Amino acid sequence: MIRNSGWIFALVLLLGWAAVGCSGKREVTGQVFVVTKGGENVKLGLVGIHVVDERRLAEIAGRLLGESQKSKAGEALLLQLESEVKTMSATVPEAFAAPLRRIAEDAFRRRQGVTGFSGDTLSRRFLAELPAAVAQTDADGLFTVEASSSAWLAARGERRAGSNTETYLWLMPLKTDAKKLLVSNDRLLEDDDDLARVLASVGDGSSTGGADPELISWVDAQRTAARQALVEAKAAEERALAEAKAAASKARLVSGGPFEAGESLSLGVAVHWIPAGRFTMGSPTSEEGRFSDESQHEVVLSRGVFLAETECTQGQWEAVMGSNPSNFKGRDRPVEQVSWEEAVEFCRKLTAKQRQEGVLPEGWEWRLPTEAEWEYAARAGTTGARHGELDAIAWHGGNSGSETHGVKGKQANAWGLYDMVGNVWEWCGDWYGDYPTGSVTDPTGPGSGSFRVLRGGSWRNDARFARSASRIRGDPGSRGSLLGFRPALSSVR
Ligand SMILES: [Ca+2]
Repeated sequence: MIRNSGWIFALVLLLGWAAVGCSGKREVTGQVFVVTKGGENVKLGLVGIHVVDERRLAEIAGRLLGESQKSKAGEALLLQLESEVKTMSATVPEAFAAPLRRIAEDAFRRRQGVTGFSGDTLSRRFLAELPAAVAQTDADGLFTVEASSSAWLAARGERRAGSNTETYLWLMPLKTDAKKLLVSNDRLLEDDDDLARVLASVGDGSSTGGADPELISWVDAQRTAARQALVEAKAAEERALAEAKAAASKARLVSGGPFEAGESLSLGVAVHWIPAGRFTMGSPTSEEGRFSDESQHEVVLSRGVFLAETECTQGQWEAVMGSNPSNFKGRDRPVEQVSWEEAVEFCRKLTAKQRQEGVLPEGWEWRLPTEAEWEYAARAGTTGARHGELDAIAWHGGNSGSETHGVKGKQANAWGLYDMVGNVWEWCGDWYGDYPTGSVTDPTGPGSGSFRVLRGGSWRNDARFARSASRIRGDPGSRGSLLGFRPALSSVR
């Protein structure tokens, strides 16, 4: 019953009951007729016969319908259901039909603004969920299956016309007591005369049964294709969502703010707003594990900046740089084995790419954060050694199992930033040097130097490095599986 309406063929199944077998099962013999309008070059892939338990069927239907209420692709499915409901026949169990009707009515009310869906998506979804086919039709369209009286038959087929293919799925119950059951497009048929009328109404009355072995194997291949289609549909949905977010984020950037502390945007890379402000940089002499290069001084940041929610992931890196140098592979793990120079190059390329794509508005660029921005963001208003309890917020030498971990595995800080301490060290823009003694505004570090600043500790370092104030230095050309970074998105000064 789930198929495109308006097709100019009729699929007709005749089911005759043979002997009632043991254990409540009986043998059912059926035949599939395909009727096409004369002259049209249409081939129908005959036909996998599945047997599915009624409860299982209702469960599949319920779940697909439930999912479809939560997603944009699902909304498109609902529009298809709207037309299906109009032709719903007595073959649909009430447990399936009632929610279908309700959802379809709802979909009808919301149809504005939903475009671009494949008419056979729902059929493909069903097919991907069904148990394996238990029978195929033979050359005359005949098949025999054994099933209990509460089972349903699901016949699946593919229609090919030129390069176009469509999937259909036909569901019918086996619990009827009728001696012979005839099912046509939209309804149970009364008798043989009724069948004859259907045949007559769809063309010249000739029928062509028969299985094409090439098509049967082709239909089986569609099962794999249907699963693949699900994966692709999900990916397409995520892309559409990301694009919508990026468009909204771009509009926010063009507006120029004001932005709220922690406000989230995403232009492919999720970022949070780090507001302008004033804080004490460095650590008090009383802080456990501190180093002597953390002397406290006041810093004023006159302008806010967006900072990436996570360390730059391998997925983000690969999308821009086309390769993945990391030692611990994983799309959602932080990229490592990247030098300071390469991290800067990533920011430059990301800026150029997003400007070219129209994602990033003029006046904004990706860059490494300054050391002061990094610490201010890591603290997110806190003044202690770190923004939370060590094991709750950080992968460090004591809990990492000697490897990096996927980003966002620990608690974020108050501005929505993950793994600021731990996982990988993060390159900052500044040359490493001694801190100033007095108050400074928008510091960018020494004018020259030999080493760049790294912040936050890593999966291999012990707790004293996993602090907001801890800092080490690294040769700008050095790489290691401890070293990563997170980009900042800044208005061009
Ligand atoms: Ca980190």
